[in-house]
Amino acid sequence: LYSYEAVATGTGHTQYSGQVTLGTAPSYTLTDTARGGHKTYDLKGATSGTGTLFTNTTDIWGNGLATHRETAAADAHYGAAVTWDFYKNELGRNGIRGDGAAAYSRVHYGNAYVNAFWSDSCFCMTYGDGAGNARPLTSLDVAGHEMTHGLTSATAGLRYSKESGGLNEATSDILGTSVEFYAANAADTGDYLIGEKIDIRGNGTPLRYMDKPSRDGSSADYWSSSLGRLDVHHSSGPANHFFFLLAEGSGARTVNGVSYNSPTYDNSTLTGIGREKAYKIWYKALSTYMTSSTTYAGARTATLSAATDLYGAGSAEYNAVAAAWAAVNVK
Ligand code: ASN
Ligand code: ZN
Ligand code: CA
Repeated sequence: LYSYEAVATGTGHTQYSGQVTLGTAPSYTLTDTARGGHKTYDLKGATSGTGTLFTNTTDIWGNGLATHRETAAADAHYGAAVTWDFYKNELGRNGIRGDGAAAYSRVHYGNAYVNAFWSDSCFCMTYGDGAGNARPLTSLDVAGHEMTHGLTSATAGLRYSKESGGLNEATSDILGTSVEFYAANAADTGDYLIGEKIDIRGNGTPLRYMDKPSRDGSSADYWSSSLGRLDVHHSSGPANHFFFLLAEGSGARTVNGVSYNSPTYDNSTLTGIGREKAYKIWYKALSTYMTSSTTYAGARTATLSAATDLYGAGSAEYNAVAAAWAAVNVK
């Protein structure tokens, strides 16, 4: 009774996720005591250093507009919190390394910087403000994507080139998307699109698509022997496509108001096993069976082993994993 951690929550007015609750102890900083003490800092245009911890005289953060510098911070802080909760409640993992320690977030990196990234050296994620400093790359799926680079690094350590690099990127898209669905946020309902909120292309289209990755004009839908020559953000395609097929099945469907039409290499018709089973299989494979050099063929055996562990050899889930890999030409 005499010793406890103060947990305080404030209200964030985000750009992409509406009004949210934020961890803001002590009165008032962006410090999430309930989630390892995750902190969010203001880089104020710098491209190095930790920046300045967001501190406030009231417990209201941002106003929903990019012109208020706390707004991007509220989005980033919220994204880290939801990703933390997803890891804990859905994957049974206590933080990125499983040790309860938080990373931290930095926003307002550089000037009109159109990217976001994870860094192992700072154990932190960093967000630019986007074109015209008006579209910070702080949406929920992007935060989940970047934080999951930390998770991949702490587990399989998938090397960031060739096929393992594509699997590394796909892991971030798969779990980032799963975070977006998990949040059940009314302003950002789950979808199988990556970056649909940040308008990175300036024409309102998402950065990537999981139902049919080639919709972006660059990603592969299916495995081929030349896949490893693509940029890792495009060789991720077959694994993202695998995840969509495993979770949702093939063909046309609408999820949360978004329409998809997912083809199969072998013209098979697949029925999905649902997102929850699909991401649990992927995470088990990532954390138990994949290594730094895992290829697509290795990802297939890793996910089959994970499905056996979770649902049994010869289970419907095991068979669905095999069928979904065949549908992206991995056998
Ligand atoms: N936003 C990019 C990503 O997370 C940054 C990079 O290319 N590493 O993949
Ligand atoms: Zn990435
Ligand atoms: Ca999305």
